[in-house]
Amino acid sequence: PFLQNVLSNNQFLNGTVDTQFIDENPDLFNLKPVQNRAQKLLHYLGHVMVNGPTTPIPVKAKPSPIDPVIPPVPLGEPPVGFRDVLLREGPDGFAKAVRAHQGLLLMDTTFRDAHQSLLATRVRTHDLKRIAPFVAHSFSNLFSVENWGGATFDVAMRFLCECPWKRLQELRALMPNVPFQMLLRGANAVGYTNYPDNAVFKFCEVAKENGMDIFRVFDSLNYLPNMLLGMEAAGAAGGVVEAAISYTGDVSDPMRQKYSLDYYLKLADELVKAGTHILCIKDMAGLLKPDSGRLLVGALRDRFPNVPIHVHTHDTAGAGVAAMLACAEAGRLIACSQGGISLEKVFDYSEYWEVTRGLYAPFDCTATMKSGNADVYENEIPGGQYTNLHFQAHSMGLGNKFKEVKKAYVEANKLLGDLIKVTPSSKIVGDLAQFMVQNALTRAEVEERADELSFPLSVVEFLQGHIGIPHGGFPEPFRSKVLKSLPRVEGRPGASLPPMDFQVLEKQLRDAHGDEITPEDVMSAAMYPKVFQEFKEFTRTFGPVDCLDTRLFLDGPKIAEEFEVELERGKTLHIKALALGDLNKAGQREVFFELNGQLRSVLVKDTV
Ligand code: 3PY
Ligand code: ZN
Repeated sequence: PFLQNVLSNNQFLNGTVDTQFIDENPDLFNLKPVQNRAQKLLHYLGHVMVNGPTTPIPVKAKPSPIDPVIPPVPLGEPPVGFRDVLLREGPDGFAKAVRAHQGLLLMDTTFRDAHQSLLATRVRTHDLKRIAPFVAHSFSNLFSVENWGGATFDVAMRFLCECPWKRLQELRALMPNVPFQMLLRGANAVGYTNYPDNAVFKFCEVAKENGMDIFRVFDSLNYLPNMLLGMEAAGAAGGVVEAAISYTGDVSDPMRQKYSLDYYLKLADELVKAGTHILCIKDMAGLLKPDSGRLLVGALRDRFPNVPIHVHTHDTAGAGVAAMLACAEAGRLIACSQGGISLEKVFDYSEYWEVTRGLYAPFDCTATMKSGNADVYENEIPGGQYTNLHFQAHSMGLGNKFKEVKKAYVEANKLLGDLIKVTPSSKIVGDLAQFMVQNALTRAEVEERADELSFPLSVVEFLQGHIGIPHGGFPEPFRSKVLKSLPRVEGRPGASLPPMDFQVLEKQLRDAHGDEITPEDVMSAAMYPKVFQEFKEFTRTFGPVDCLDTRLFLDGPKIAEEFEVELERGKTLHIKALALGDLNKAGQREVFFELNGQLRSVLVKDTV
């Protein structure tokens, strides 16, 4: 089955054929893309060896050559955890058990938010799967593992060329005892814009079926109608609803009154009234200082004595630990702040991630951000965007202007009326900031010339009301000057979007990609039509690249390197990279491998 074409025919390759060979072996000259997974993976590896990584690399760094050590895991099932409580007692009983727990509970963000902020969301399922059994066995008393949603969904398909649903399924099988948590962008689901309501409902339903438990639901403008929609969708799917208030400003600063304590308490009232199982303060930029955390959590705890409170923060400025301790204290949980976690196990876990992190050196934020930076208190850039914006500034030739971009970000935020900044509102502010730097425009100039400038589409759509209404309304006269006669969305955007027809979508996908389309694929295409299509096309050519070790995926093998690829349990390929041929007249190179002891070669267009 491996004999695909003339390029893998030894007789042809060693030159002992004459022209009759062509007439006698027409099949060997049928150079259609090959169907088998092994040959496709060789094609991928050859491609990377000739042309470099297929995924954009923001930093000039190679994956580290050191392999991570997977700490040992005992045989048998992992101990019971909070997921057992959830499966037994449902979301309400789960929330009660969490509230009744004497001590601090932890959500482990390593599988999602941590690498979204530090490694541009690039950690692959391959590396998550390796450590998953250890987490299930060693940290069975976690409140949750946050492993999905946010940017992971998009990045998995777009840059890692793997299926986000498969990640969820595989991790679920490896960690049956710990609740899984995802970040749902409210009416934006896992995208950057509002979707029709039925798409958000269906998305949550399929996510729950695939093993998701807790839905941390936010809206980037804290726009209540969007949050309620996301909460309803998560609840209807049978998930635990964790409504998350995105935190900005500083509740203890009398000068920052737009987002005051009163603002947060009123919003929390609405979310609790709507029946959220858990209330979350989502401090995506790490702005919550210890005093403010104490004030906010103390007030929430007094007001809602029975609701579990979850504080989520980032350590951009370096004050995260202090803030978390202050919040825990204000939540009256001083006993057992270690969260019942064994330090010994944490060491093993850290070591695994420290070495694994080295594999992702081309995406590591420390390449551009060497230390914590307190300027976040001024620019309020969320953790997931901070490094992205830096990389983006680099790739647009504005690398040395990152400081300016950050300053412009502050001004862009003011122009837009002082927004909460988190995906996607943060992207809108970032787009405007880059626009200002690229065109050397000050805030006053932008305001002045608002009716003649060609603003980024995201900014125009925001002003049209495509993602909802910001707290305090849209900035005027800026909005009117930009929009002129463009249409405006009234109220909640999803309410006026026609429902998505999943049957039609499924049919289109089957027509385009064949019959193996799953309900999960339909949801991927519903969220990201173009990215999904490109992902399918990529996989058709290059096979299941998620099976490759990360170093191979990013950098390809070295000549003479031997390695194994496990396609599925019990089906392992033994590969050796043999040689890279010279450039031929058609601008291609032949790359030679040994595959399970047999010579194979692939022809790759050299595009470098
Ligand atoms: C996301 O929306 O991806 C976030 O992580 C927001 O903090
Ligand atoms: Zn976060």
